[in-house]
Amino acid sequence: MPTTLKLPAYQSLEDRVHAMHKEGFVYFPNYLNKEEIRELRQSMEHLTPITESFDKELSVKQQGYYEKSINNAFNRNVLFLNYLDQAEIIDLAEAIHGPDCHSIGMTAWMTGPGRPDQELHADWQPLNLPEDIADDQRVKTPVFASTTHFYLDDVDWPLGPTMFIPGSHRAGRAPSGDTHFKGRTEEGIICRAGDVVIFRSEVWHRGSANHSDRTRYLLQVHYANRMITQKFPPYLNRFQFNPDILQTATPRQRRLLGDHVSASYD
Ligand SMILES: O=C(O)CCC(=O)C(=O)O
Ligand SMILES: [Fe+2]
Repeated sequence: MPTTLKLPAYQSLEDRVHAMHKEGFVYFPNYLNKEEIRELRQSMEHLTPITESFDKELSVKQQGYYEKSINNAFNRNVLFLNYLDQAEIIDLAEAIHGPDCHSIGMTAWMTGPGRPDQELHADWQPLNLPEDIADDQRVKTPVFASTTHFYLDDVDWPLGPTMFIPGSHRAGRAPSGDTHFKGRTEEGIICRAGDVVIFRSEVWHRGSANHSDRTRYLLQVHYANRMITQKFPPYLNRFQFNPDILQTATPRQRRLLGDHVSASYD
């Protein structure tokens, strides 16, 4: 059995920001209550794919396992919109990406039994550096992008935890086939439904195979520095904000969706 990742829960924003630089992730235990989990799961089940938004829904017949992934989930109903700025998580996002940060995407993702292992990867490696420089504690590269995982199941080994090498954002490169960093290999995020993990894009991680008979439900919220483009497909003027949802958005939610004050390049 692989190792279970230790998930420390830091209480202060300062400690959380520090962990983001040191470990590359922050854990929020027991973040959602049962009702919130139920609502999110049910809303995910009701989502229908919009092909031109790169959404997909594939059956067991089509790819060997069931999978549904829906982009721009905030644009589907207000429930998802409100996951742009959940308390404490948004404080951390703003602390690491800046007070003018925005969301670069939100994906509702269901993966059924038979989902295969992913390869260890960095979601994005914005800066390649020699390892001794990337790992020098005096060097603090900005957190350019991050992903928040809202786990909506009790995640055990059969369901397929996210595998993670803590601290691997300090390698200065994507893994490209490597499975170890500084003597450490991947460890599994075994957690409870309602737990949340936010991690920076350079951390080496992967989704693992679903050997259970259950479908895994995951909501991903992606954040980035304002200078990093948002990814709301379809592109070239075809993505439209849902006016009914936009009308309910708070000023902070509107900013997270891209309603910025003018700055460089604007
Ligand atoms: O499924 C997971 O737990 C992680 C997925 C992932 O890392 C990805 O799709 O980039
Ligand atoms: Fe990933």
